[in-house]
Amino acid sequence: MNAASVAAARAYVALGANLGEARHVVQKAVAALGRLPQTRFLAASSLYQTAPVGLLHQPDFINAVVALETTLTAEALLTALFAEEQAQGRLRSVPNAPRTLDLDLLLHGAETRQSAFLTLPHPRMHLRAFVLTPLAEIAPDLILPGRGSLKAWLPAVAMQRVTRLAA
Ligand code: PH2
Ligand code: MG
Ligand code: MG
Repeated sequence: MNAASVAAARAYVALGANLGEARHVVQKAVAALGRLPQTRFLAASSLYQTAPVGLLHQPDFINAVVALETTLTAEALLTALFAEEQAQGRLRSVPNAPRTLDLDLLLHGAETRQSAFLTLPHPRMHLRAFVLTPLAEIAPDLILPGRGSLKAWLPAVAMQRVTRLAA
């Protein structure tokens, strides 16, 4: 085990993009997550076209969720996600602004924590259909640490528009 290793944990990553070739960017990012060190790729959801949440007057997003098994720590995985965002040309302006690629760490095993760098589970994941719907596709029986079952949260986001795209 190297220094940044922990026992293998199942991690879930949310992908989102709404600028440029968003579909292509998300597909490339899914492939890149499959090449992370110390990490085994488990599953990817379909791509979804989703209405923007938060800042409304921006293009629809393309969203997906990926499941990984990794011995990277949560911090090491998040750092790798930021590097991939940069590789795809992400510029950070204001929060919730349109983006070429956003990679959010949703869960790292059963870890719960809150810090300036990283909060687990992702603090808003249970309120967002663009996360819960693709997540339910690949992990329908998932329990969100500290928040109960994924299935129980789905009705609360049913009014948010998410459309699964054909492969
Ligand atoms: N990401 C946000 C804010 N709003 N809306 C959709 N539909 N998809 C996203 O990925 C998204 C968003 C902040 O990261
Ligand atoms: Mg985000
Ligand atoms: Mg982000």
